[in-house]
Amino acid sequence: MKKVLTYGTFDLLHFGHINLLRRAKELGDYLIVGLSTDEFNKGKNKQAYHSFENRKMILESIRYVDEVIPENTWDQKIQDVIDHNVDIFVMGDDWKGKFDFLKEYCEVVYLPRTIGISTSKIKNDLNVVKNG
Ligand code: C2G
Repeated sequence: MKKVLTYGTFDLLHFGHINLLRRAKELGDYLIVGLSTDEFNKGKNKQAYHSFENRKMILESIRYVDEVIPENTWDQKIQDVIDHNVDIFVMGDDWKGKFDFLKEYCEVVYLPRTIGISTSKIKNDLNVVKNG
């Protein structure tokens, strides 16, 4: 069984996230998502709209996702790859090169981001609507 691992906040879930999760799953048989905790998001200067528990529940309902684990720190990835016997690590290519240190432990794949959508775009667009 080929195991795939990816990480993210996945707030205000959108088709860019789904495109990533679908393609990640297509690379193997079992997809694990390391979901950024609310605490960890503070370190990313992100304030997710949905709590960790609600983002976790939403991700677990997606057909491509087999398991969700918490992402608490930047430096848990090597241990996660080892503990979960991960074969392929996947991220969107906005992270290209940032996780190449994992190549010692597994395959590293950066997938093209979906153009034209992001959680911050959704928030901005909704603000414009609200404020006119
Ligand atoms: N993504 C994408 N296309 C978009 C938006 C996001 O392919 N239009 C991808 C990102 O590249 C990432 C994943 O969807 O691989 C999740 O995106 P975020 O929730 O924004 O995750 P991020 O804040 O980049 O967290 O340790 C890694 C970090 O936790 C990654």
